[in-house]
Amino acid sequence: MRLSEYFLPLLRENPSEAQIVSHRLMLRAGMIRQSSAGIYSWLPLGLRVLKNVERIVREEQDRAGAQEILMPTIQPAELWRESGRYDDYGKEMLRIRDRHDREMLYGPTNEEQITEIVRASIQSYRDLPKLLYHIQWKFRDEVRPRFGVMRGREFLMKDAYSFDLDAAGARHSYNKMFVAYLRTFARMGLKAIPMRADTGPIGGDLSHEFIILADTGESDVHVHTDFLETDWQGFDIASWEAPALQQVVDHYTAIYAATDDVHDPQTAAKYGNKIVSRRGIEVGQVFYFGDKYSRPMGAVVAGPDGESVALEMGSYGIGVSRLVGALIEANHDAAGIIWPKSVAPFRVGLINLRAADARCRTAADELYGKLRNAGVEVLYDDRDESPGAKFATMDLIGLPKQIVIGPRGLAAGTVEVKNRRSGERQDLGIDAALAHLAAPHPLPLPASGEREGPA
Ligand code: 5CA
Repeated sequence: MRLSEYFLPLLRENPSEAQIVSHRLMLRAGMIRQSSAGIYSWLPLGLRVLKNVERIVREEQDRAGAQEILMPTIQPAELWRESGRYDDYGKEMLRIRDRHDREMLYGPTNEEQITEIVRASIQSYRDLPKLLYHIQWKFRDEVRPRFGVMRGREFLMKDAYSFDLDAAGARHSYNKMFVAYLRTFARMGLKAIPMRADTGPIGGDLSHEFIILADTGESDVHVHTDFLETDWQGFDIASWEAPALQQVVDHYTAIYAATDDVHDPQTAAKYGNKIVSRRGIEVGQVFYFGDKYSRPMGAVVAGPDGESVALEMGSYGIGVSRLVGALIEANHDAAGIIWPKSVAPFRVGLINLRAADARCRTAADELYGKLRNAGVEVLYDDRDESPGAKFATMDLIGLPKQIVIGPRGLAAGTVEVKNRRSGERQDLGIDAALAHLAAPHPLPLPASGEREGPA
């Protein structure tokens, strides 16, 4: 993409309404634009990141055996009356009437909708287990929408739902999602710590939130220092069989970590000064709630002995749009964003220092074409702007690698390749730069061959 043609409405000044760095940088880098409180449009650069986050989430759901569906954003109120949540949910639910005066709502979550689908389609224990997910916009009329996409009113969520015959099966489904989450966040280069959590309006008695530690986070958490030293980049599993998964989940849940709501100072005291209190961003939450929805809504199957059994359920959310903000909170410096390679909107930013110089232009155009032919996503700053403005723009939007083409380098037959994260610069011949950037995996891959850490 040529920057001269790209829709990238950058802001020079820090927007005064933005209180945290990710919100400021998303606005300044032209990623989003507010429509009304907590409701945003996603502009080209922001949408590319959102799609990358979504892709990783989807790949890891698929890997765990979940099947993708797509449920509507608007749901009928009757379903929520069946579960009893229509009245319980309160003002956070956006209630709507259609032209026939029928009560509808914009879904804040989908337990009722999915339970209706499954109860109509599954009659026998032989059809179980089922693990279904979708990635869909939600609406919650939050009292205080703030921090940009971090606490929006309209936001994109991945929500998965599991249906099992018994508690052991439900536990296995829970563990699959738990492990899928560890993989998902590790691929984004994030340290998301699983913590015991309250179940709130979703219900049930077993729940973990996945939390990224950050001073700007809204959650108060208490966590064992062992977690701070854990190397999440190395996370992988040997097998998806039930005992192997249970072992992984047992390992991570044995280390003390709890959100403030369920924090137990007495238990924590056993670990002395190893428990630290921090703030964090909740990027995902998993719930096991048994038959809370299936019983009142009549989602039952015939068991092996012909008896009628209410389905055992769990639900599993990831804040897809929140993750874009969380990724910036975890990856930025004074100059701007530093995208991990796996979610970067483009892998490479190509800067032509002298757009007016014919030699520079020819060389830059040529390299741009070659990079594109090699399948490298590149944003090419071909504008007639000062070098300082070009460097500042590239640093602000945070692409992992920058290539700078200027008259002096060209005279020596080289271009400069800069690593945005480390700041390290290298002068390389044009072919060497191309080979360096076009290599699909510039770093040796770990055994599983699928991880993508920070650049
Ligand atoms: N039904 C369950 C799991 S599918 C559920 O709704 N869980 S949740 O309430 O914890 O939401 C799932 C994830 O969505 C959260 O972990 C958080 O990352 C994200 N999320 C929740 N509320 C917001 C919001 N107002 N803005 C942005 N992201 C949000």
